[in-house]
Amino acid sequence: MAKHTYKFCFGPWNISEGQDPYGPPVRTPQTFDWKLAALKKLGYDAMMFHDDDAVPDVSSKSDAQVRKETRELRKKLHDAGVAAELVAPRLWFDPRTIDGAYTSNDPQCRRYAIERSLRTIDIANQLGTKLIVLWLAREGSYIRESKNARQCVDYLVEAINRMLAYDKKIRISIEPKPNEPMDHAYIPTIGHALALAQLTSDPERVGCLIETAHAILAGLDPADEIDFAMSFGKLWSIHLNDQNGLKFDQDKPFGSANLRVAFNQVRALERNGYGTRGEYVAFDVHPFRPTKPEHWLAHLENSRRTFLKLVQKARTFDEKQARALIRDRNYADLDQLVIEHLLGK
Ligand code: GLO
Ligand code: MG
Repeated sequence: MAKHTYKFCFGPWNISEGQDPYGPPVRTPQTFDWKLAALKKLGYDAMMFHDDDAVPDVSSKSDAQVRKETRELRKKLHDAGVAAELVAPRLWFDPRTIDGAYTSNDPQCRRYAIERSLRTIDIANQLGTKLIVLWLAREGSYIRESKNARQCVDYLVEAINRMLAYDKKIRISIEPKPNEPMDHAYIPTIGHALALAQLTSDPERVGCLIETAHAILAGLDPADEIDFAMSFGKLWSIHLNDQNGLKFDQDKPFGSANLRVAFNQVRALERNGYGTRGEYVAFDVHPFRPTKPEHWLAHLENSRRTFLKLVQKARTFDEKQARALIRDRNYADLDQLVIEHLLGK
């Protein structure tokens, strides 16, 4: 197995204030500078951004203003020695995306979504990254009859093609999620994302981002999603976290709900050499709501720590013994080999 080192990343939204649909924030927001310093202190290498994390209120600002603020951010990152991993258009907050962004029934709203995405590309270029992420949050429906799903595939392809044509160097990673905020999303799994890529004008530049919780919500094993995406050479980023079954999207610390599922994700990353082409391991995790301000970074520190411990577990797993048990079709003892390896001495 490859013995490379990993580079780590999180987004400003991962130092969150604890609001949920049933209650307000419970921690006072920290400034961006505080978050950047925290990222450095924790030994992370890069930050991931929404367009409006980079330039707050981006939609209401002129191109010149957006350029100015992005330049300032670029300098901050440069001074801190922190890279920008990716930029993602936040297409789910604005009133114009109330009924979807690229798949809205309203042509003016669809136009807004595409224009905003092109601006995201400008921001990414200025921040020195070529990776654009599309979490297609509102591309789906609450009731089937409200949209024409066949037409929506065309809309998605059209939007992606516009981005690919706008900048010949960018790569787009689709981050699938089967539900939430929608009842059913149009691109629920990695299979859907990679199939959609084939319909675009430049399939080679359209890949994916796997999030553990999203795969689990789709009833899939995230490790198999990793192997599948990497068979196509298309896993360009990953959001590791955890999820306790088919509930709301929990974004728990990595390994929190199911250590064995986490182990298998790390094993899949290891065997595919994830990270050797510059990819980052990102944690899309949130603090538990009762978290006190003084413990605010623990979920990020712990996720990375668990990840690194599981890398050691993957590298010290008795592969020879496992192969012998597989040859003997003795899956009961293979199961126990994994359990005892994870339990340790
Ligand atoms: C929500 C998603 C979200 C995205 C982020 C980047 O469920 O995981 O956090 O990862 O907006 O596009
Ligand atoms: Mg995510």
